[in-house]
Amino acid sequence: MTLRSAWHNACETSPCIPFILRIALWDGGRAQSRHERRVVKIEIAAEPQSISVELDRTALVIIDMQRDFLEPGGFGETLGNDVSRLQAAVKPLQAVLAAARDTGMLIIHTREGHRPDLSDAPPAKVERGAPSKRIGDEGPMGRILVRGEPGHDIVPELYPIEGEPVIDKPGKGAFYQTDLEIMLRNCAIDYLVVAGVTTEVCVNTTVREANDRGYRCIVLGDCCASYFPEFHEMGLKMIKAQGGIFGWVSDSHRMLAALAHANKVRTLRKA
Ligand code: TIU
Repeated sequence: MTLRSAWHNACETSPCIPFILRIALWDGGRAQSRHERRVVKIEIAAEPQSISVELDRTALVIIDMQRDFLEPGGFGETLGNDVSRLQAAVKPLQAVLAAARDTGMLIIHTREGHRPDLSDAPPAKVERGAPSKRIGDEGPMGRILVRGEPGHDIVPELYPIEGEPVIDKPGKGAFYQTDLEIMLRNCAIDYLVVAGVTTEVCVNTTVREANDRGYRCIVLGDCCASYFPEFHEMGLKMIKAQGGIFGWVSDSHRMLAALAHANKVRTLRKA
């Protein structure tokens, strides 16, 4: 059992552990593990230049791979979009997710959506534009962009497994009105590998929020997608321009190569 999964188990089986004690326990775990293990560093080839990350300080953050955005009849389609465009990200991301799970790194999923009473949905968002259905209206996958409805859930190909936190967010950014930041701090995460949809909306917003909070973000271009190919391209360019003004851009192939190296190091050390 990895340290991280032991931590998840402790929190899940003992929900009454006071929060401060949890931090203390977790810090103790880190201190001990730091002594016992040797740090695994991986080099991820990226633009504007490659980046070296410490695996235990890195989280894979998968943004909003929900049926509401990827499948017909959901929120994305009500806005007039061709949702089939987002399928391009699924296979590359599936491969990265599987490899990341093998390393034991922290994996976090996010979902955009609202409470059934829409009390957390700003009228400015609900009333925006002229969609075929509005947030909260009944659609073929349940109420549009509402938590607990089939359309709000993550696509089966990328479904979270036990121990992978799911962050429900009311906005486009994954930090706004969520507990993502405290979760990352408690796990001593410094690096975020970011993927998901859509490139220029929720992925970009989250990367900008993360960058301002001091995280180093590596965005996997082919594991992101947009309804607008030109926005996808520009969304990635904006991140890596000016020496990496918001972060780094890589892709599934380069990430998989880095993760394969990490797994080889771990296997050699166990032998
Ligand atoms: N419309 C659009 O491109 N995206 C969103 O509304 N949400 C996310 O990107 N998740």
